[in-house]
Amino acid sequence: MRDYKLVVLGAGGVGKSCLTVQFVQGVYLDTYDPTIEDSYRKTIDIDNKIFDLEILDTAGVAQFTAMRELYIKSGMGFLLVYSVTDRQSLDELMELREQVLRIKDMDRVPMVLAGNKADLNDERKISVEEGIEVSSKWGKVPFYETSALQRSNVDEVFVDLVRQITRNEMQSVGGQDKSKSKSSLSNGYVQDGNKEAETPKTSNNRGKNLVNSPTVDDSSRKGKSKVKNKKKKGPCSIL
Ligand SMILES: Nc1nc2c(ncn2[C@@H]2O[C@H](COP(=O)(O)OP(=O)(O)O)[C@@H](O)[C@H]2O)c(=O)[nH]1
Ligand SMILES: [Mg+2]
Repeated sequence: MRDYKLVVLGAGGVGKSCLTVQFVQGVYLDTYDPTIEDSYRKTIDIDNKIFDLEILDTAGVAQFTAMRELYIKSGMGFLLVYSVTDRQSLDELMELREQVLRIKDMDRVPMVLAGNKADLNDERKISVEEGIEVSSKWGKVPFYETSALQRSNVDEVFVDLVRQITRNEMQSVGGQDKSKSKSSLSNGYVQDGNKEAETPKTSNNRGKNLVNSPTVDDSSRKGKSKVKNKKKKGPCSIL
């Protein structure tokens, strides 16, 4: 079975690694090397289907690099993370999203917007409403507030990405058969705005907001999930 390649993007310190490790391993790592850029594997069960995920936890988004271009090219779904305590981290996502769309050469790419550290209400600088606004501006990209610390909406953001990718693939196949008026894109996204009428999914970090809540099987318990952070590998590992 082929891998579903997901890429986690965002400014330094927003919680990309904490979210990834919490999703893959079910633990919260408070101190994580900010320079580590590595890929992780996880097998999950979504709606009784098994998916092998390869998740690239990126670091060093400050400059545009050729490496980043490569992993964006090969990535199938993108988790764009900001911290609700850091306005600049949201600003930085605008450019990142542009890069993803430019490199993929598509109007829509499977993507989720995540406002992390939702547990830090006292330090909050960005409201839920602002997150929803950005999501609307981005063509109703699914939006969640997350907390890696409280494991809130962690599974949901990754599962949403996988669902978007599979939906794309189905539309891509269907598009070829049915309609020539819709431009079915190389990675499967159909440029028909109505198709992706998603409602932003926000919650006050309770993690209960997904309609059709997925069955997420933490396969690490079955020994299927492997974290590859012992051997440091470059971003090429996702290629
Ligand atoms: N309160 C809180 N702190 C978090 C959360 N996620 C990450 N952090 C903190 O933010 C720091 C940076 O997280 P990290 O995952 O390394 O950020 P990255 O640079 O985006 O990979 C961590 O050491 C944690 O202390 C969260 O959901 N809630
Ligand atoms: Mg990190």
